[in-house]
Amino acid sequence: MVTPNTPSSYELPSNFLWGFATASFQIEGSTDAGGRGKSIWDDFSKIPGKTLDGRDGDVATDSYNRWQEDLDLLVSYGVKSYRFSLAWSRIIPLGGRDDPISEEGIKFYSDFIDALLAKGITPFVTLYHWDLPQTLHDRYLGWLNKTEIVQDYVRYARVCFERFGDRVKHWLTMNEPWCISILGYGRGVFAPGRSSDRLRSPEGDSSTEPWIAGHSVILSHAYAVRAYREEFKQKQGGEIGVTLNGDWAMPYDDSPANIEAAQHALDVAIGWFAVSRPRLFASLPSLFHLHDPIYLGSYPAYMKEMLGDRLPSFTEEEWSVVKGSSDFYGMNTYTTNLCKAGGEDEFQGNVEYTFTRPDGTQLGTQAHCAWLQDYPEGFRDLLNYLYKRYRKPIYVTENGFAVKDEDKKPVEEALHDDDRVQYYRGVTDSLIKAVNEDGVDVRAYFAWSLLDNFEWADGYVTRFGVTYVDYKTQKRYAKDSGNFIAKWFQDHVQQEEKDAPPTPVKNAKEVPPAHGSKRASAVHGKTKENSKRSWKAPLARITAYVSTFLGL
Ligand code: PNW
Repeated sequence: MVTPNTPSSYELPSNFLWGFATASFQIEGSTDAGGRGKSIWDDFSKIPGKTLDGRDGDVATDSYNRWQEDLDLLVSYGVKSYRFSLAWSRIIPLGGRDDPISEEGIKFYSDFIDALLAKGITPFVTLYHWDLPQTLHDRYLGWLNKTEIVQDYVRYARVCFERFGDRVKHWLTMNEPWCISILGYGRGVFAPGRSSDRLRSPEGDSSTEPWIAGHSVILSHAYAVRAYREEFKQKQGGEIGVTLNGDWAMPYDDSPANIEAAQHALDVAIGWFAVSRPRLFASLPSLFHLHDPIYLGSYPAYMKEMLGDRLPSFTEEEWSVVKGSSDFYGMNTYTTNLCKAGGEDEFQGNVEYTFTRPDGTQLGTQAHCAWLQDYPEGFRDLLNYLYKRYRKPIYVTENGFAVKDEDKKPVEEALHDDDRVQYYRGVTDSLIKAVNEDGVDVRAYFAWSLLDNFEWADGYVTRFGVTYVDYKTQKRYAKDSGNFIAKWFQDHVQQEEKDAPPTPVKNAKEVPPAHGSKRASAVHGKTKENSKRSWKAPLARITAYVSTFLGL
């Protein structure tokens, strides 16, 4: 176990947003209250075998009724911001562009937003966190029908901007397009559960549908952003972007094949949507024909190579809407994978993942879910990689840990969640070093999650909360990790009164630090100590420009 040695002079700027995140279906319950229409998770979670404990989302943490209590909890932690999602089918019960709006649904979120603001908490709102209106799936197979879903999604987004945009200034269009596409239409473990595996699903084609769904998600995001920018942004002054899941990919060893495999893993997890900048020698023509989707480029060359015709293509008009359609990089990350070339899992870029190093040791502490180990160094490497590659301010919109067997512990024991505290200790140290030493422009951090909640296919077995929920009584109890995070950010975010310079909104194009090079001057809030280290900056800057130009 490593104890981080964060230098005491390191700080985050006074306008750094921090808090906790949740999602509508995971916490609200009350699935038929206030005229809410069904979502694809309502019935899916009731099918035997779809959740580990056979439990559904009908009650969850009962936050539809207990939102006041959740708000008090946020206040007790002293958060600056709260990330939550809106349930599309509460706002438009049938989901479609010609379907009626539910004023009751609008009122529910409107009141909650007002209550947050009254307590000085900034709402950070996700429009879509996986709870597609069931009707849209029944009508035309949801994300598989690009023409229909783009129009329906944009109308839904527009309603949200109209009704909440006077108060909400931070919008996320989509949570984790990779999970929507791969887990919903490829592996079939998340709603709507489609897959080629006929033991799992009577319908679906895992070789084509995930890539089609992903394509519709990108376009829906992009057209909603266009609507926001053209019709609302000037008046409302907010910002909007997408949030992608992506874990750091580390080569298993120094072999060229495994180094390449790690890049392939990133290309499919992140580059598919981001979409990554083509590498100079891999695709020279792209230098002269710069059509860059959400952040920079076309679909990664590797995805085209892997999927051929199965990867849908955008029209020129679509490219122009997709390109540059995110104001920031929304980063959801949990772990680091050691990557080995090989295997036939396209969803991981034909790369094998392991947590076991060549010498047989484990990368970090094992979480309750098989896919998660604690490796904070990877968090810092990922921040550097993303900032260098996409040159956008980064908002960490999810990051968290599920303690092994926490569900089997009595509450008094579960509250002392040492492994989770250790996880956040490591990650916060990596975060502040990435900002103060590497010059990465990070502007927000949300821990997942405010509460233990409905963990999708894991039901209620896997607990990610910094607050324990006793599902029998619905009582909430702060865990040590919740208190740790609250204190850490209070200690490390500059006080507003101090000298509060206005946010130094950095021109993202200015300094893309080289991957692995540690740039010394802080982006925000330079301290004496870190300005002393700034002699390193020019060199790092030159290296960064050269490596960025070469696409390294
Ligand atoms: C994210 N994986 O999902 C979601 O945004 C949350 O709703 C969820 O509760 C949280 O992470 C914890 O799982 C993921 O298999 C689900 O790698 C699965 C994976 C990653 C993220």
